[in-house]
Amino acid sequence: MTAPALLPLSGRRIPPLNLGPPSFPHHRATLRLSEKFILLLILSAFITLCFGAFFFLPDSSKHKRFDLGLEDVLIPHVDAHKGAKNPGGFLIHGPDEHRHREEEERLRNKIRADHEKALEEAKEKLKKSREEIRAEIQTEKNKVVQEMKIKEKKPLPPVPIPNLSGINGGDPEDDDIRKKREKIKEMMKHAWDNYRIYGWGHNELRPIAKKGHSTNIFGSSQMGATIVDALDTLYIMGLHDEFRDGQKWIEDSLDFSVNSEVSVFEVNIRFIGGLLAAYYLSGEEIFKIKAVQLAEKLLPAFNTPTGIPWAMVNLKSGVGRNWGWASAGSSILAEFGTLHMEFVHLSYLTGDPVYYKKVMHIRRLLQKMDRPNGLYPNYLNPRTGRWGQYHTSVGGLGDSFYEYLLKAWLMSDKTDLEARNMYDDAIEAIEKHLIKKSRGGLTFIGEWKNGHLEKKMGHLTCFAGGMFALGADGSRNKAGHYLELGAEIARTCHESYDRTALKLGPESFKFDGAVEAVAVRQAEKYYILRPEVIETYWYLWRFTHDPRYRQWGWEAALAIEKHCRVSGGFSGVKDVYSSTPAHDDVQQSFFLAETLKYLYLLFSGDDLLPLDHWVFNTEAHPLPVLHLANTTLSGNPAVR
Ligand code: DMJ
Repeated sequence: MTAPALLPLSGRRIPPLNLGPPSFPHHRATLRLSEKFILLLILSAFITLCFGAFFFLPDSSKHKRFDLGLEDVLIPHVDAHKGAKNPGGFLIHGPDEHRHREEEERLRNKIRADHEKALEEAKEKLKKSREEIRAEIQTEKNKVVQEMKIKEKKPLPPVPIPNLSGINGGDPEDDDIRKKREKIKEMMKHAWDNYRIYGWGHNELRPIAKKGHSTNIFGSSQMGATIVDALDTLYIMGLHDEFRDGQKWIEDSLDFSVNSEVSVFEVNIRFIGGLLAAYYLSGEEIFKIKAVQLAEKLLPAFNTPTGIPWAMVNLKSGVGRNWGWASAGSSILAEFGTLHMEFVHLSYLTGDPVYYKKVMHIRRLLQKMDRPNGLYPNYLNPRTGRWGQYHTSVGGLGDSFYEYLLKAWLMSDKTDLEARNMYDDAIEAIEKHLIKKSRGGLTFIGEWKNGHLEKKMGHLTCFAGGMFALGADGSRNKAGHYLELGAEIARTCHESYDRTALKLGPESFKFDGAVEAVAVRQAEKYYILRPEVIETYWYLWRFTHDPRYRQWGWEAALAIEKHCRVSGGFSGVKDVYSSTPAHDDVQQSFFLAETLKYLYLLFSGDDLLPLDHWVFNTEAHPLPVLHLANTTLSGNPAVR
């Protein structure tokens, strides 16, 4: 006996009811739309009926509505000694009462007529053929698209532009350094050209399979993540043809009206950050317009009981949710805490305070919360506003929250003292509880997990060397100490590279007995073209000009060239302790946005993107300092 078609067998999904011709899969979606449309009509008729019926009920039933303790709000004035109560609870006397009855009668007639009209319309619709309904839906859709296009074209308000010095230049005087810089540029060309050939429009590239690649952080659509992430690196390297090519794709093909669920954090740091940086560097309006369009799509993620955004949002429906793996349905500190820089710029550029308000609300909420040992746990539930698991990390899940506190202060021309104080408090607690020295004298940053310190440091945590150096100036009288701490972290992270076969760092490494700065578990031995160690070398180079940072950076560049370069681009490797490692076949977009940019800057003069005018977001996209005289949220008519 065969089972009925709609019964689920062996856990398989019930196939959706397909009323369209099988050869045109898109019909399925269209027919569902038509069905929805009919259902909607029937529903609206039903609601009208209920609404009408309500008015025809005897008065006593309506009075019950006001017995809910809402009188004070809903009834403007009630005097129990005068006249009768009308159905809405108002007092009516004499001729007024007569007028009121007439008014009531008129209202009833109108509701009856509307009700009949709605039923007639519904009947008419039901008589229409599928094609007619489909055409009507299409017309409606076109109308909406047209309206959106008009909105998209609306020029954004002109605003004053901060001092954009150091966009070009940085030519090294030393011949050896110039050659190294040229080599990094050539690596960028190789990564870009292959993406251009094999992955164009896809989010990332599979350099060995020579085809497009994506992960769930970018959703299900081709959003050209590599193009957007790479733009500013192309620009500062003087790869202007490639830059224009990317710009053209963005103008023609970057579309955010897609039914796709994306990571709010990743889209913010890579796309909004990338577009804003491209706008500031090139002055091309299209980047600003696209950044604002995308930001609008992210706003529904903030519709939670606390205003702490969901980790993911569907760009079309605006429905948000959190990662299934996060503790107790929580949002992640490093995700909702890494929006500030981009959102302040969005408010600055549009004159619309909505973005600024969202991130300031998050900050206020965090300020009010108790922190165990002064540490911020990585998990916060957006429904209850309570911390999830007590796990604190300066690496994954926590990292860029601390980075953005410091950078909010820098980006405000050092006027946002609230951010600076939060940063200083947080760093003091981190130093007290998480930073230790190994037996062999290496300073490391561990992770706090339910009351004990795990002596493990991630590649991601290595960015903190640069952060400490960047925050040294302006600290609570401890500038020398933080510069030194940054240098110690840089040394530890360099050791994590140096103690491998490939001279590339593992994803995470331990400090356990005899083991120091080495990965123990197989699952932690990979290198995926991450930038954090090179980022720290660059900051330390800028602040100290100690040649060891250029030397270490060059070692890393050569190792990448030797072990990660393949004919179709650059790939991560699965085991840095094996001299013949397998490739993971992914060219991450951050390799072009960050790793190669930091390397290029390491071999450039300090006049390229000087740190007193530019602040790099966590994806290495440079955003200008908003000098106090220029900051306005009202979009005043000064010009670029
Ligand atoms: C980048 O996307 C960003 O630097 C982010 O803050 C965390 N790490 C990746 C690269 O490793």
